[in-house]
Amino acid sequence: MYKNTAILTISSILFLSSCDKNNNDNTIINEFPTQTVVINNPIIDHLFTADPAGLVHNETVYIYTGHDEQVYGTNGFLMKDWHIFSSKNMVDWKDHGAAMSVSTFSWAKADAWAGQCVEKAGRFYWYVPMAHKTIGWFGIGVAVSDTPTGPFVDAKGAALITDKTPNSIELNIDPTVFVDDDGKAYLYWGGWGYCRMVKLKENMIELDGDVVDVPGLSGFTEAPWLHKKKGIYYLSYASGFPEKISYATSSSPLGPWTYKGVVNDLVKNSPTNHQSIIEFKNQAYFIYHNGGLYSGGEFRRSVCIDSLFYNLDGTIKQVKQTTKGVGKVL
Ligand code: FUB
Repeated sequence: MYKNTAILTISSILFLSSCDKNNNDNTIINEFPTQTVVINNPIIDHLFTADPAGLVHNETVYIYTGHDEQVYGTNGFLMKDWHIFSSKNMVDWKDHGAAMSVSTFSWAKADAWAGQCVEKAGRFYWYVPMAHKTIGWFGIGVAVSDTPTGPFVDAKGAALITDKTPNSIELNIDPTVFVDDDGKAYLYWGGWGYCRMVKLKENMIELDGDVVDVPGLSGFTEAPWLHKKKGIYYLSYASGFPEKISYATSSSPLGPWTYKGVVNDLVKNSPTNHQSIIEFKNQAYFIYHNGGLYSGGEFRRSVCIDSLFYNLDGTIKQVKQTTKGVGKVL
């Protein structure tokens, strides 16, 4: 299904009934030009979507999202599957459906929370956290596919990270994986104020070394996202609660990280604030969620996109959240 841009047309129509010599027949004169108000945010309006993770591949933007199904007025996340959306112009989004669910992973029992899909050597690896059936609370799994839209299958048959992984944390959620230009991959994740990092082996489904702490992320809550631009590594993350999105930078994917400030302020109608940052056709985009859809809220969130801009020194300008969103990129 494609979501079309909502367009409101405001025509100011003026009835002139004066009886001057030139216009004495009550002609309707449209005195002002038609004004068009474009509403692209939220980008998906046929279901509630959260925790967006963008991926650019073959001139197409893919967004991997969680799916909020909680009943209006009821508390707690109800999330059973993930959807994939794609677009070639950042405005018309195709829903590829519930491409993966908790049942994809035999070891998981509930809570399809925030994940990310990355490409390496022509294969697509989708890292996701879920409540584990037998070990602690959350574990992080990885599924693999030969295409960005699936089908995805559990790549390991077991969780990659659990509460039993040495130096893991109480809430092993929100994995982000970054594949550097040299092909080396890094997994960051974190929840409830703790962030962890581990290198991944060439096969993308095994840990390569010890899990280490990630200091330097002021106010860290959850939702790390690692990206790189012009040799600078950026680690953005949700900070505080209700959450803003802050970021730190480094000259290495391993850190150390230097705190730089806030990228995104609080969002409408949702205390969580989960981001991804991508570049498509020479423009950077900030993909996030809010509770902005009709009947939306903390447990009924919606994905939005706004443009992101860098300063000349590489720092990031704070995002301007809009309902207009971004226009068609052709
Ligand atoms: O969607 C469930 C959880 O809420 C995510 O894992 C967090 O990042 C927050 O968005």
